[in-house]
This record gives sequence, structure tokens and C-alpha cells, in this order.
Amino acid sequence: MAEGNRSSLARAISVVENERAGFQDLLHTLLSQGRAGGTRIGITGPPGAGKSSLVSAFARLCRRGHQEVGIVAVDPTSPYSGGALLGDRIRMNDLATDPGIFIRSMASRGSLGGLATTTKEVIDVMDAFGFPRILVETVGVGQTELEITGAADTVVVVLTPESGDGIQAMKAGLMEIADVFVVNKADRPGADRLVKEIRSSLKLRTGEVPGAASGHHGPSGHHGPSGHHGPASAPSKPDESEPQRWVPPVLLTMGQTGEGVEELVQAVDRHREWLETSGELERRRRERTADRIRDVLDRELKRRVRRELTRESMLAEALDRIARGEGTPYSEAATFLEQMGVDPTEAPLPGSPRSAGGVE
Ligand SMILES: Nc1nc2c(ncn2[C@@H]2O[C@H](COP(=O)(O)OP(=O)(O)OP(=O)(O)O)[C@@H](O)[C@H]2O)c(=O)[nH]1
Ligand SMILES: [Mg+2]
Repeated sequence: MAEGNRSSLARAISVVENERAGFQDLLHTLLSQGRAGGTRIGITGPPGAGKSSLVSAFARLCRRGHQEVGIVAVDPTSPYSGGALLGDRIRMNDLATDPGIFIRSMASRGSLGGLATTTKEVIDVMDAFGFPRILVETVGVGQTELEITGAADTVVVVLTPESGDGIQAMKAGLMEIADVFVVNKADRPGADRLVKEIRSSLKLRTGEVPGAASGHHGPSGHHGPSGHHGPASAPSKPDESEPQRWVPPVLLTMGQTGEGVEELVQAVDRHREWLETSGELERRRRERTADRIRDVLDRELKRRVRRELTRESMLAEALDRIARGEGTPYSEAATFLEQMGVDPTEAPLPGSPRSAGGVE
């Protein structure tokens, strides 16, 4: 990536990340150009599983093929992994000097929208700059891991034989969101057993309940060859009109040495192909876009409400009325809504002039 491009990408990301004036116009312009089409690859899993090591090895492999890579490392908020950012920096240091790799670390919480929106928007910016692959590392425990599904085309879940990750994963719903499983730290005892465990629980989900599992974005209704096609009088030639269901591969890797990472790159590329041919890519993107519209609306409304409430005198007046027994937080909220021009007739708050049971 040319130096000039790099610095304008860095600038664009800063504007978006800090929600600086005009950030939405910038995003609008970038997204209108229609250049985005890279594969967004989420790498998620418990703290210390080896995600950063794998991301580095993955990026190095892409570079061998002279492909540019974008990396977004979302800082952990979890106390478990307070030192992770430093670790990431050390492990990714050698990558940062490569002009074909663009790395951005970011906090997991934006000022208004939460993890979701700002992180996703930064990924959008990278995509708009034309990276064929964008790797997004998210650390989380439980629910925050699952948020990656809203930002990635392909979700790679990294587990290790340590500390009973296998069982944890199923609890946290990771089984449902994974498109590719990686058992990292193959050098540690129990790695093979974990691979087997994951495979057998995948079989439970995908083999015996046709159509019940099709990745994290909801059922797509495709029946794979292992599914039941109904009557035994199956046609002699395979039904080619019906796309195959994706069965998440389970791979063994060693993050430090990069062993098994080539297979990971291949699995991700295969998944991308499947996404395209099955129509799932289109479906996921539509879903993602619908989410984005909701996100933008949410953020915009929140922003307006906060702006309204920062008018000190109005808030003070409301507090005085409540203190005098002339209102409640509900009736005052209703008044604010009215002043913001939000139609209160839809679902009037108690005490608003339009609700039946006012306080008067
Ligand atoms: N034994 C062994 N250690 C590994 C392997 N891969 C990574 N590690 C080590 O595991 C530790 C954590 O690796 P990271 O790549 O930082 O893991 P991470 O998932 O990014 O960690 P957080 O971002 O803190 O959640 C480091 O000390 C790595 O050197 C592996 O295959 N085998
Ligand atoms: Mg990391």
C-alpha cells in the first residue's frame, strides 16, 4: 500500500474511531464508492488462546502471496487479559513494518455506540481501502465474543486444550458461531482429544438434525449430503441445484511456529467460496446492513437525547418540578421527547399531555 494511501487510511480510521465531526459523512462517502469486497475474518476465543500469534502467522502467509492484509485488534476489556495489548504489540511488531500490512488496535468501547458500531465501522473503512482480507481479533469472555458475528463473514473460533475450553465453548455459544474451529497449542496434552470432542459435538448438531445448523447467521435451510433427503428413492445423481451445507472444519495449529496455519488460510478461503456459491454471503451482508441501520439510528437517537439533557437549565427545571411534586422522571422524559419533536402519540409516557392517565 502506497505511503499516501496508508496515511489517509490511518486518518480516516481516527476520524471514525473517535466519532469526530463529519465521521458519518466520511463513512457515507467511502461506502458509496462500492469498493468493499474483502473477506472479513473474525478470530475469536478465550484470552491467551493464541489468537494474536495465529493472526500474525496468517498475515505472514498472505504476504508470501503478496496480498495485503488489514488487521483490527480489539483491546480486551476483560481483567483476565490486561497485558494482552502489550503482548499483541510485541508479537505483531515485525508485521507493523511491512507496508502490505495495516494494523489497528482499538478499544472495545466507543463513546456512544459500544463495541459493535465503531469497530464495525473501522472494518468498513479498511474494506473500502481494498484489502482482500481483513483479520479482526476480538478477545472476550462469553457474550462479547459473540458480537464478532455482526462484523465478520467468516468466524474462526480458537480454543486450546487448557482449562476445559471445550466445555466452555459450548456454554458460551461458540459452537453456534464458528465457521472454522482451531485447536491451538497442538503441542499441549489433550489437543487431539479436544479436536475429537468438538467434532463429535458438531456431528450432533449438523449430522442428526437436518437444517438445524448452518453457521452463526441463522438457518439457511440447505441440506448437505449427510442430511436426510426424505424418501429412500433418492435420485441417482446428486442434486446439484442444492448448495452444500457448510460443516465447520476443526484444525490443529501451533501459533508460535505457524504450523497448521496454511490449512487455516485454505479453510477460510474455502469458506469464502462456499459463502459465495451458497448465497450465504449475500444473506449475511444483508443482515449486517440491517443491523447497521439499527446501530446508526440507535446512536443518533442517543446522541440527541444526550444533547437535549446537557441543556443545564432545562434539566434543572425538570428536577425542580419533580421536587415540587409536579412531575416524575416519566412525565419529564415525555416533555423532552416532545421538545425533540418525537411523536409521543405512538406510546405516550405517563404524564405526557397525550396519555390518558396523566398526573394532573
Ligand atoms: N505452547 C504453545 N503456546 C502458544 C501457542 N500459540 C501461542 N502460544 C503462547 O500463548 C500465549 C498467548 O498467545 P497470544 O497469541 O497472545 O494469545 P491471544 O489469544 O492473542 O491472547 P489475548 O489477546 O491476551 O487473549 C503466548 O505466550 C504465546 O506465545 C502454541 O501453539 N503452543
Ligand atoms: Mg491477542
